[in-house]
Amino acid sequence: MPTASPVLSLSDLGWDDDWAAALADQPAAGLTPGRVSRIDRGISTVLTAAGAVRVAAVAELRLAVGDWVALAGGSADSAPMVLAAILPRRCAFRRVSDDPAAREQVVAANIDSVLLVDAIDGQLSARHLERYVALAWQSGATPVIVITKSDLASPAEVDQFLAGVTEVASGVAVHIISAATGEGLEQLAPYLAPGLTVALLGLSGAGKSTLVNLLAGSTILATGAVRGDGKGRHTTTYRELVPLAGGGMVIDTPGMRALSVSSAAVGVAQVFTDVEDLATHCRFPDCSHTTEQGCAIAAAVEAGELSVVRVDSWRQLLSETTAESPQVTRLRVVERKRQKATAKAGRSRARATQKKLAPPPQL
Ligand SMILES: Nc1nc2c(ncn2[C@@H]2O[C@H](COP(=O)(O)OP(=O)(O)OP(=O)(O)O)[C@@H](O)[C@H]2O)c(=O)[nH]1
Ligand SMILES: [Mg+2]
Ligand SMILES: [Zn+2]
Repeated sequence: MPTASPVLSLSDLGWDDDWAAALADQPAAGLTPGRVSRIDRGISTVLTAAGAVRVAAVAELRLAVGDWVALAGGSADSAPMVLAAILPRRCAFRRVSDDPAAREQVVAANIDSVLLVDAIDGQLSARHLERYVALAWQSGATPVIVITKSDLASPAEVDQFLAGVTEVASGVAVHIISAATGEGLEQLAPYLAPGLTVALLGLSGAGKSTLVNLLAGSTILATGAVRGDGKGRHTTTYRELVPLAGGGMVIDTPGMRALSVSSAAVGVAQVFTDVEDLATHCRFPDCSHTTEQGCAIAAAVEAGELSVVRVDSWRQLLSETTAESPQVTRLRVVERKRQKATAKAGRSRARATQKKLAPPPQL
């Protein structure tokens, strides 16, 4: 379904001084910046300050939705614009197929938050959610969990669901919403301030496209009822960046089931910071956390402070990541936290300036 692309300013699309500096670093002059909103076979839609343009694919430039690109041409001679470069990505949610021969895909680039969408009556297990959260941390964006369809559960069931999610994803904000009643939607406003981009990820049927339509205020994306067995119908088949009238942008994506964490050692460590912190207190630095004396993880399990299921899950996901010493991973996590704190402070300053200029987003 084609989406009407409104003409937006570059700052509405997230352009800032750092992007301008990245464009200025390009060897060619006179390039036009734009943001990739959709990629179809051979043709991409790029949002520029003058509106949406369609540009042909270039073999050596593997675009992702959300990328900032530099376009050449398209001047007075009305020649079509051509892709000249992808500006270096700040962050990217990547997906690696379980098939070792398959290439890594960038699902969404230059996102500020990853909204992991999980229906309260859906089929996303705690183990699966851990993988999503690990990949979200790995992306460099902030993971956020959005539990949809709260209208289908009683308050007690919602509380129980929430407790399960919180155990798996400590330190991740969780929001409970209903597209049917509008409950909780206002909680998403901070992620959608002008210039910010969120990616919606989750299983098919979780309600991602329904949420985009609700945030956009009109039916611009197709949605599909879940099947009798509770599974989604894979209604969305492509990724699309949708600018919202009230500010902010949403990238809708097709439901994803198989998720490999092989390239997400840092993200896995971040999901299990509680277990990783305990591991630093084991008596032996090379403790295998099985039978050793003085194992802090075994002691926490014994004391009922840590579930065996969580420890097993940590082992399993760690074993799937490509080898990297735990010390290196830990250092990277610390460095990532430091960088995020610096970036967040910068964004808050930018938002404070923008808020003075723009009306608040309306949901
Ligand atoms: N009761 C209820 N149903 C909802 C809610 N949100 C979405 N749905 C329904 O859930 C079904 C699936 O919604 P979609 O938005 O198509 O799901 P999706 O996550 O985009 O699915 P894919 O595109 O297949 O990945 C549709 O029938 C929606 O009407 C909600 O808050 N409450
Ligand atoms: Mg969809
Ligand atoms: Zn140990």
